Amino acid sequence: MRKFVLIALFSILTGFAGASVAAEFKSGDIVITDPWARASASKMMKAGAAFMMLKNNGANADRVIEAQSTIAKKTELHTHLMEKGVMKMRQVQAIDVPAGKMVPLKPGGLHVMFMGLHSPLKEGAKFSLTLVLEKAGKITFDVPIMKPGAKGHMGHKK
Ligand SMILES: [Cu+2]
Repeated sequence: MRKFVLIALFSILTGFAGASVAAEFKSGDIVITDPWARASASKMMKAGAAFMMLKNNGANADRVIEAQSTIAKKTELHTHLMEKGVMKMRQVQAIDVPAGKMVPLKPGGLHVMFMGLHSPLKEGAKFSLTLVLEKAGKITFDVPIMKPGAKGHMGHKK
């Protein structure tokens, strides 16, 4: 019992301290943590990508079936695949989020892709993104834009 109280107190304290660090957004059993996008390296760049951690706290599998934004002509779900030794991007129809599992969207892997950006993604700015899940429904959240080359720099060249 005493231990339980201490843990509760600890999470209240760390919850306060961590509030500005980890951004969390949820709907139903699905939690999205720390979304971010990489700033466009130049004005000529018409594509961009967003990354985050998806977590399913439930007992049922769910999947992301759509991504929506107003910053580009098209917002798609993508993955990277090795094909004959070359990393290539492919659009996927859905991103599975199995029960009790975490699914990272990260450079070189699954990501939300923006094709035909209306304007370059500027470091320090943010934009609104909506993910649509089959069971959990829509989750809308802000995506902060980090500097070009933030958090690794794998394969977004075509
Ligand atoms: Cu892509």
